[in-house]
Amino acid sequence: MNTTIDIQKLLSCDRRSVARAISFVENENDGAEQFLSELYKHTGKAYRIGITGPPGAGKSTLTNKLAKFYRSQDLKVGIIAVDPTSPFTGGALLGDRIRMNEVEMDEGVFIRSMASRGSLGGLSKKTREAADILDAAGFDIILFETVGVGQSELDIAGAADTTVVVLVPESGDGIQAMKAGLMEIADFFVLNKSDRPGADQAVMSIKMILGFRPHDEHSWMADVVKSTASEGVGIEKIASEIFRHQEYLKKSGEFEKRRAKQLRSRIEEIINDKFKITFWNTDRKQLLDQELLKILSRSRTPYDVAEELLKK
Ligand SMILES: Nc1nc2c(ncn2[C@@H]2O[C@H](COP(=O)(O)OP(=O)(O)OP(=O)(O)O)[C@@H](O)[C@H]2O)c(=O)[nH]1
Ligand SMILES: [Mg+2]
Repeated sequence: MNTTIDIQKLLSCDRRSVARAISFVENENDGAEQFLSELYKHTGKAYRIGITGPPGAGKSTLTNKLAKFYRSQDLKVGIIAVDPTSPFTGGALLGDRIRMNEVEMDEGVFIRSMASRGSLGGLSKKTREAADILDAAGFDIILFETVGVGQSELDIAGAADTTVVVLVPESGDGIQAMKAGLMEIADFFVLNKSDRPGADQAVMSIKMILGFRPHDEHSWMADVVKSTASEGVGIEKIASEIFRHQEYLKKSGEFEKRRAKQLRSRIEEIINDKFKITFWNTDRKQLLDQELLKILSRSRTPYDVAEELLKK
């Protein structure tokens, strides 16, 4: 039932409709896909920026300040904060995490948290759908905040036009970031908390590692920008680096390519989800449970049970 969301109101950026629409698709209500299909032709205008990095790096603080900066340019900003904590245990990962209080009351800013656990479908699907709703509603900039500790930052890189990885001097020598796979997804780095000791060394070591990335004169060279987000220092530089990246994407033709690639994985994800749901019916689940002991006792193998399930 999609009777409660008025698309025309949503398109005119009515906040209640935006909030309702996001809940509607987040809860996977009947009609959510049809609703998103209707909305699709109104999307594609917003610029999508992913902000990721280790816990406590200052992502929310930075997102807050960036939103404020974009507001000063008269742009409307949607923020999707992907919360790594379970909706059941609740609470924050860290005691001192920041609320986005500077922009919370602003009519031109819409903030939505989404829980990464406890949801049925993939997180990337939901965040993309929420972003589509904000996009259709007329938000010019969409900021995704996600903690870079697992799959979620890869998902975000698959949903963003520009991915910013936030590190701090304590993140050490950049090797850690490389291990965590953050190097591959970063369009550029922010070294936040540069008011703390070790900032310049950290910048240098990230730059050194970046130098190892294969590149030629036409490719994008990721850089490192220093900031002290809590003081608002470096925010304009970050915004201009995002802009520079956006210009690069557009001029090089990478923008279309990137979005096409994202669409491809988006459609694959929709289909995989559907297959999963139809495949794992009660019969197959029962068969699997039934055969587990035999696999444990080595009288059957995982492969032949998988074959049987596929043929069933
Ligand atoms: N010294 C210093 N502290 C900062 C800076 N930026 C943010 N902080 C502080 O760092 C703490 C964590 O900031 P958040 O913005 O919540 O960090 P986060 O990355 O969003 O944290 P999670 O979402 O929990 O992963 C807060 O106490 C901030 O005030 C900075 O540039 N310098
Ligand atoms: Mg945060």
